[in-house]
Amino acid sequence: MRKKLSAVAAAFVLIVAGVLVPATPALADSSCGSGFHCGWDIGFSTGKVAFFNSDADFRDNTFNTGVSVDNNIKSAKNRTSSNYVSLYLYEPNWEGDVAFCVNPGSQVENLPDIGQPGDGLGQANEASSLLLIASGPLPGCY
Ligand SMILES: [Ca+2]
Ligand SMILES: [Ca+2]
Repeated sequence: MRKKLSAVAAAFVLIVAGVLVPATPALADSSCGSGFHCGWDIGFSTGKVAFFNSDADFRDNTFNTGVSVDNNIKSAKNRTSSNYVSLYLYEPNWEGDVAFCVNPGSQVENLPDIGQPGDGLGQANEASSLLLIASGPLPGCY
């Protein structure tokens, strides 16, 4: 009986290792190149998207994991080389309020998440467009 349980446990470990290990590390990329404004699916070790300019609509953008960016950014880094603030808006085409913003050289991981993605509540999983504003830093931004 004891031997049988051990075999089951060993098989379970092999299954978990086989499923989880290969996919994640290859795609995880916490870096954000100079001049870029980067967003992540969850923490800095998850799927990443990098913008060099403003982007009016995240609905046609995906993280490097293939997952949609719209209403899905939970962490961000600002690596501007010309003092631009990253403004993340609730709606496409830079409409609606600012969900959150990141000052030059700053970053934020695991933004406050309230309710559901795209419901206009909280900061995580809400951004639908990115507007770059010159003359940072701005008060109230990360
Ligand atoms: Ca876009
Ligand atoms: Ca929400």
